[in-house]
Amino acid sequence: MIEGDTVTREARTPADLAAIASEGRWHVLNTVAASKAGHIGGPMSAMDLMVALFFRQMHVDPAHPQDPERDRFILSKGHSAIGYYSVLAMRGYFPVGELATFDHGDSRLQGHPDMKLTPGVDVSTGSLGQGLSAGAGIALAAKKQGKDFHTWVILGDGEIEEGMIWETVICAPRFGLDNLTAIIDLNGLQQYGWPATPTDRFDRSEPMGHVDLEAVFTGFGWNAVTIDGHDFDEILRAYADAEAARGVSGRPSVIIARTAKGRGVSFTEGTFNWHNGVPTPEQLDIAHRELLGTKEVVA
Ligand SMILES: Cc1ncc(C[n+]2csc(CCOP(=O)(O)OP(=O)(O)O)c2C)c(N)n1
Ligand SMILES: [Mg+2]
Repeated sequence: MIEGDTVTREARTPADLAAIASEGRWHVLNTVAASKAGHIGGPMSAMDLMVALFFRQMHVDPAHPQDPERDRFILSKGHSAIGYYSVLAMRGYFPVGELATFDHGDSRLQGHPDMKLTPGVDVSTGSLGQGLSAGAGIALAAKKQGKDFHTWVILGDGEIEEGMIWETVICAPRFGLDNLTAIIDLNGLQQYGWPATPTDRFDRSEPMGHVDLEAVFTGFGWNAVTIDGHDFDEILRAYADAEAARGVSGRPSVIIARTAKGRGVSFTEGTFNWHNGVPTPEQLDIAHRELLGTKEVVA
């Protein structure tokens, strides 16, 4: 168990965060193996981004998940819920042991995040394309109410094909939402892909491979930066810059984070085949060795 709420945010080093993220990835695989359903690749690509938010960047208190002054977080790519729950559990929002209830009918931890059930979930998601609009609404309300908190939204690179995303990309700068930051988990894969040849149903095409996202967002009036989404120094710098822009730049920020789907385990990394799936006991052994070595994880 991580000593989440006993260590000050500032004291956590990139190495600490990397260790927490490895444990989080283990919880993803272990939980999905036990519940026999769930997503793997997306939670693992976004794990470092979420760990850096909850363990270093965001002003949140797991003991007071409804504090009106807290920073807000929206996992717009809601199918990565088990990664989000793992981070919330390690951070102290609820016991790590509760992860074992994931996806059960009577659990607080449903297959997609539910703001009415789960402490630490600010917006319900799962239908792709909606989270950035919700985030812009929250950020606009904060401006109107004179509140000084930040709203962070993680989006999938397949998800941003949805038209509703671009409605918000267009209007957020118009409202000067410099208290809003979008983070794109650019893992290059979505659920399947497009046919590469007539006989191949699924190629590995990057959904946004043909788009200069930085230029597009900049053109719409956003601050944009591209980073390595698995390098905690780069992640923390981008987050700090986005927060520093609040109340100053008049522009929302986007962080385009290059990641690998299924990051961290040899058989899941870089393939759409583990978008979802259930690891076998043998695969769990491999994952445990690769992520944690001989370290024990206490639930
Ligand atoms: C509106 C909508 N359409 C389709 C789906 C089914 N779906 C779930 S995940 C996914 C692929 C998402 O790809 P991406 O955004 O790249 O996520 P990641 O690679 O991070 O898993 C799809 C199509 C959905 N949840 N919502
Ligand atoms: Mg993707």
